[in-house]
Amino acid sequence: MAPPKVMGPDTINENVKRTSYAVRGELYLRASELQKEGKKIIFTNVGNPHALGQKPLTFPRQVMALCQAPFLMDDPNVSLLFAPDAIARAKHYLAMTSGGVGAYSDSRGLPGVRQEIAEFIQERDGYPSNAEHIFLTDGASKGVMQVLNALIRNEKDGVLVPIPQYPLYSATITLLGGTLVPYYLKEEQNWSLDTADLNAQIQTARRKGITVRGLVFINPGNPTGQCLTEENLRQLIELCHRERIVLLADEVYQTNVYQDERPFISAKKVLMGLGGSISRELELVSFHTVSKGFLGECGQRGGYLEMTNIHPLVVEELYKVASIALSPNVTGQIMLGLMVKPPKPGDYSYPRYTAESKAILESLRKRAHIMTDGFNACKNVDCNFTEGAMYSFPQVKLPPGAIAAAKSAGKAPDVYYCLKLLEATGISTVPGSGFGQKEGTFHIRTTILPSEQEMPAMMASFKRFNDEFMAQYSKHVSKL
Ligand code: DCS
Repeated sequence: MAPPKVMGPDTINENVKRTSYAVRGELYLRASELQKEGKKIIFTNVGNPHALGQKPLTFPRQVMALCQAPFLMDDPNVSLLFAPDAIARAKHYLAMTSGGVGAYSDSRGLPGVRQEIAEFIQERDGYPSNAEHIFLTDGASKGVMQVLNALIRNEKDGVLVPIPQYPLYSATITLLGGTLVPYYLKEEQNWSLDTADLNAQIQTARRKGITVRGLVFINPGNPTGQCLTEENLRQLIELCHRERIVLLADEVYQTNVYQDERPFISAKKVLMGLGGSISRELELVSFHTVSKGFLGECGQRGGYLEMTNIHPLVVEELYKVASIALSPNVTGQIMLGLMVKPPKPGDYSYPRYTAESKAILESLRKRAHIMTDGFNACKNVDCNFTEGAMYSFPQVKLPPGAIAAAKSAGKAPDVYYCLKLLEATGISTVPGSGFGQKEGTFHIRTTILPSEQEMPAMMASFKRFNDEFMAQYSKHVSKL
């Protein structure tokens, strides 16, 4: 008999086993199986715009193509295929590298791109930004992991995470052996911040011997889609300063805003606007990415983090740890440069870039409405408007009959509902339990990314399924 594996299911790191990540969990696996069997699946489980048909923008991809294949610049036909400003920009980025995109960069990223990001932040916020405090990462995910890795020392260290949350946070905190301290968003007020609950959760955690060291917020929210007010941000900043907590600002959806009352405002800007000692003391790390916005370049894996008021020796330690992985991927870094420094008025590619990006954002705004309205037209479904980001997170009021049926199938009620939805319609969603939800409530998360043309039919098919499901299991459950 073969000896047991050294790395067997019972002998790997317990934290690895404990970690779960619903976005690619049971529902996704079942959807992939059904797809293999030939069923048409609409993958709304992950915010991956290009996978649902979004086309890449022309200018950034022209630059990327030339960076990957610089010999094309010697071809006599180059100017027939590539815009002159794309050729110039490719040369600009290649000159920043030490041997093109095939060479490692500094572990913090290319200094030239870090400088372009600092200029972007300065322009966006109206306050200085220091390129030395900006690290480039393989998507925002890796940046979040690097910071949590430095923050969490043991299971007594707690990180406040909004519930519902994006499971990068719960998964990473588990993986690192820390403690997630939940704070609940108010669904009945469009998923707004509840500072009373936040304070109460800090006290509860402290009574249990937890040292609360970090607070994450996601603005605009995933999966909840809410846009925080400036007042909310000020409250978070003041609370973290008072309670000696590092603020982690997940701002990856800053360009995805579909209401006009509350345009995006960064935590850094609010902090700097407060002035005085707080603006020199609050420890803030902000995250951004090329995966979202109108670029949606998830596969390029480009992200950055900006540190404000982080101890210089800690910045050095983070640099050391980043060095273990040698270099963030260089094409992702160039995509970041392109995101923060788009063509300007007067540039050859400006009109096309503007038309392409505007079309995507306008369509996302329409889709946010079609989807929210579609959910609210369904029996026992209540959905807050997707003010920003890329998701809808409707509450589904499951009748007792459905809850009982789920139980006898050995499934959580929301998982049961999502599986039935998938089998009936091919719509692949994620159950609310993957993001966290108040005890006794059930939700599903979908992206708003299926194409505008496809969406009405998708929502009609959702409604058919849902209303039949509800009729099958119930008489009547009142609306929220
Ligand atoms: N932060 C939030 C709030 C996110 O939603 C995501 C990705 C990330 C960070 C990380 O993105 P990158 O690593 O690609 O920069 N969102 C996932 C989601 O919920 N669906 O798709 C991906």
